[in-house]
Amino acid sequence: MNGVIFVFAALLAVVFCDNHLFRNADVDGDDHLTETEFDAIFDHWDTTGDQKVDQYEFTTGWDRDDWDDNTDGDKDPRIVFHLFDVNDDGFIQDVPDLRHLFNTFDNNGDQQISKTEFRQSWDGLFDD
Ligand SMILES: [Ca+2]
Ligand SMILES: [Ca+2]
Ligand SMILES: [Ca+2]
Repeated sequence: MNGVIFVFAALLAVVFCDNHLFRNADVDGDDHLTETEFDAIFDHWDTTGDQKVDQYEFTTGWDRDDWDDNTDGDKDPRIVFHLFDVNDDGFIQDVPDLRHLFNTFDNNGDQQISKTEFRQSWDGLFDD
């Protein structure tokens, strides 16, 4: 039984280590996301270039970047959008939304999101 759990845990670790969202975002490949790297995830979803990501841009970006793969395919992007839109004004923007998210992910406050922090916070974010 323990063996089964171990294999399952190992499998999960592989899946999350291989989270392609993190890998794509970590431009310089040092296993840490800086604020710049973190912001860039959403920058290229902002197709209108107004420095804000609205719900349409979010769901479009979600599909384009295959975020279903990062969320086990069971998350509704419209719900995640509201989760990310911290001040609930209908847009995801640098301040306050992304700053708040970045700080949530950066558990130890060193201004970088490590792979481990990302994995833990990503899970926590979607805990119902
Ligand atoms: Ca990096
Ligand atoms: Ca907002
Ligand atoms: Ca950190």
